[in-house]
Amino acid sequence: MTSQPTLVIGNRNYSSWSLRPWILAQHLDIELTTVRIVLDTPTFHSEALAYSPTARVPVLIHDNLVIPESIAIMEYLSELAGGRGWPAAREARACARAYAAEMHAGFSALRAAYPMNIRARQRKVPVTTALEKDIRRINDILSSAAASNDGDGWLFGEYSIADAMFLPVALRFQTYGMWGLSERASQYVERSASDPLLTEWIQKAYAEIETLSHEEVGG
Ligand SMILES: N[C@@H](CCC(=O)N[C@@H](CS)C(=O)NCC(=O)O)C(=O)O
Repeated sequence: MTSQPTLVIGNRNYSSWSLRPWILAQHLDIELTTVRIVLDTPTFHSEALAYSPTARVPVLIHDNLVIPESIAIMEYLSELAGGRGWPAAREARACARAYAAEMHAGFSALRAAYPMNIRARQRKVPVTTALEKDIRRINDILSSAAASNDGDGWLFGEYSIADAMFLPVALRFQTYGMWGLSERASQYVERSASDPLLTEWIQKAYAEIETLSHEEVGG
């Protein structure tokens, strides 16, 4: 590695896409400089555009490279760490990639109904059929992946990009209540949400002073 990569992030309390590459970097022992841009301000677009052509966060800057899109950033971090971040076995790696892709592209009902809101607790949101369907699928993934490994409690044994992808879901269960999960999936959610490497992010999320009203649901 030449210089230290810079990860440009949004509000830690709300930006699930920013959290994913950040937590992965912690697990891969990659030191990052972070730059935070406050979401939903009149200047967000121009501030983000100064770093990324997508004008979105997260974006990783490393020397002359500009990498937008959380999944591409995580792939890059994994390469910096010599391939850590994906399971070593080909079959497990294929499965982990499929889960990560599914989370990146799907679960729109969950995203819409349950925005990530780290500071909030005991929020009640009406359960729709679409939300129930998303939770059922999440339960299936977390139950079966967590059950199939005898490693240290992560989805595929060692921490992987799949775990980073599902972390914001674990945090949502703290905000909106834990339901629809098997014992195995609940244990995984608790482990993921209480990951010691997450402490710094959580503390900084609590210290943020901004509140985004459209992310504050179920109050
Ligand atoms: N597909 C992108 C999604 C990034 C994204 O939606 N970021 C939000 C913040 S969490 C954002 O930049 N929103 C501001 C905007 O779209 O103007 C990724 O995976 O990185």
